[in-house]
Amino acid sequence: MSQDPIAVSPATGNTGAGSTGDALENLLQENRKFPPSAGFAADSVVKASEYAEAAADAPAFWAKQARGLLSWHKDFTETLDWSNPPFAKWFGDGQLNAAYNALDRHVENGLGERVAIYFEGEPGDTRSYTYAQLTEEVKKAANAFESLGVAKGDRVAVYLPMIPEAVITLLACARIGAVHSVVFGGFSADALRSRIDDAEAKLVVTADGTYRRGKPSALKPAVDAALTAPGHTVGHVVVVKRNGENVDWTEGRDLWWDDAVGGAAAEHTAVGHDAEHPLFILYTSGTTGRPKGILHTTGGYLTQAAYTHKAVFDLHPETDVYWCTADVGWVTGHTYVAYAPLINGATQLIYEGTPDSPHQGRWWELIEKYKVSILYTAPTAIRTCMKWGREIPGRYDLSSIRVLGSVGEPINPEAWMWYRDVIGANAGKNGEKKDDPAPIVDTWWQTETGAQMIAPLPGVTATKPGSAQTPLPGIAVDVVDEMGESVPNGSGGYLVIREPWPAMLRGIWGDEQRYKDTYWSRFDSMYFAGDGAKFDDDGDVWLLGRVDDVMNVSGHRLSTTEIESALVSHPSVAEAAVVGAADETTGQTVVAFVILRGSAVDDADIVTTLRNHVGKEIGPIAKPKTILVVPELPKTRSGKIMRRLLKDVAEGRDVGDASTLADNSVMQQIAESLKK
Ligand code: 6R9
Repeated sequence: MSQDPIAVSPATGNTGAGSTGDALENLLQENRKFPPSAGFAADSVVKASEYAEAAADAPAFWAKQARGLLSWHKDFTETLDWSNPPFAKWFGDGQLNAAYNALDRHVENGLGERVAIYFEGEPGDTRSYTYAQLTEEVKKAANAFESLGVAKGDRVAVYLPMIPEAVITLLACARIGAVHSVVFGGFSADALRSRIDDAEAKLVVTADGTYRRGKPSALKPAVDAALTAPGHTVGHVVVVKRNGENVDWTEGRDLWWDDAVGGAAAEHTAVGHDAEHPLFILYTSGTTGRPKGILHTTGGYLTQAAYTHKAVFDLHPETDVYWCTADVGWVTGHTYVAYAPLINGATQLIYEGTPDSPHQGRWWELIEKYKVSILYTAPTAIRTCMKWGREIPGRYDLSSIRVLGSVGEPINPEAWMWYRDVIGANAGKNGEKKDDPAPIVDTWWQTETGAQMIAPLPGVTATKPGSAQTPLPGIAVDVVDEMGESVPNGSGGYLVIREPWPAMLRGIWGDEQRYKDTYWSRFDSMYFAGDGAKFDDDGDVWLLGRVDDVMNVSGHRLSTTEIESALVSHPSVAEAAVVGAADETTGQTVVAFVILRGSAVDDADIVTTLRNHVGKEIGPIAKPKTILVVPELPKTRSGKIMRRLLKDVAEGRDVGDASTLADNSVMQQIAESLKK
């Protein structure tokens, strides 16, 4: 995410509400709406009245959630201190312990035997942890970390695959007040080192490795490489034995998890930490500049995490089985795997591997096996499954599914409808269909927002394909023009948040000024999210992609997302990515990269057909000047298309730093295909 507020303003100087809206007004009109069934609405845990209640007094609403959803060691007397913006304090004089809230209190309340985590490894090995067992593991890990000299406020770097020890490590840190900094297991040794240095981490928790597509994949060597050069702050490395591969060992520094944690005492008392005590740092990689260490604290973050998880997924913790496919290396894996589900006493599935290992039906097989009722995943995964074909999920019984979530990027209406019809309406492996398919909740939020901000409530909102729809109760979202004035419905603009919210970032680690500059200086007294958005005539929010992804062609603003959506709505297109390439005459031109479905590959007229299709769907101005047919698209490991690299191709430059790509060979494949 590029965050330079100056660089993202439209190139032509053609500003103001009217002009920003012109092009966007013509974009996709979505009129389908799917109201909740009477039965779903009646059983819904959250009712429509919460919007009005929160609108009347948002801090009071959040104070009620904080007390209702969390247990406090010391109750708070002040809800929000916003006397020194943009530095918020929520529930400032309260004290609580995140791990106690996620674990001990459930055991004390008689839920110790409820399954907290079902784990399925990529090779098919399984484990499960009840709340009582998970509590014991976390207590042991807390004792082990303390005995290695980790104290309250110290930072712990976590470089782990998607295994239960990742959740145990995060909660053990939270329990003792240590601040975790997870570095995604796919990042390089250099990236790991720069994050260790920035946070001055004392301990690293890692694994020998993991499995990827049936093969062992190493992690420990990257930690060793990261710590080769002197001058770091790390005293110990705790290593989970996961894939049994040989690893190098530094005596005195390295310890096996089984020795350190396995040998630790199972008694550990959770003390209360201040509500504003730092809980974690999570680095977000920018398209430019150093990664930013986004800082989150305890009380407000947990309040909004728990509330949104309950409300947006309509969580019934006694009966639901919840599965969020995100890796713990991303914010979704923090808020909606490590914290919210456990705070809410839910049963969740954690899966280590990829969706196509050992076969393309693995996810659906897992849903059938564990009777998953709430699935939370990303549009890129949905589109990949679309590419593989609907007959694959059709072979499994997905009738347990009750709610479907989406996060990470705009979900185009085509993928939304597929998700609904193929996954949400599946009532058995013989093609049976539900009369009342599972509602889809498209959830907009960011690492910085900490928790969901815009999403339908499945028992309340009539859902609409492609729109994240409604700011959640207690969240003040607006769309503004260049001058920070609200734009009318139908006009595109910048997404802002007008009031502080409990899970908001508290800063960038070690860089107050950058926090102010990045998020609070573009508009006066508003948080600048960096996304383009519009309200439609119903007042529903449509996300239009990062504002750095908004193109400007001959003074018309065009959204990459909406052109991609138009392309993908053509039956010949499996996936599409659109970039604006610099053009002397028009400012930018639209360049599209498309992956075709099998049958279309030999169609000589496909480029003309697709240009005309976009012209028809959106308007002639949006027709891509160039359409390049490619075999793959470059994506980060969290599934975001790296448009920066495609822009390099489109503008005829050497491709820049591609080190965060999930698959390094993709740019090579694209180059080869363009030579043909
Ligand atoms: C949670 C997460 C944040 C950026 C955000 C936006 C995009 C996330 C979205 C969405 C449209 C959604 N984004 N959810 N765009 N609709 N439902 O993904 O955090 O990795 O920090 O990314 O992702 O552009 O600004 P993060």
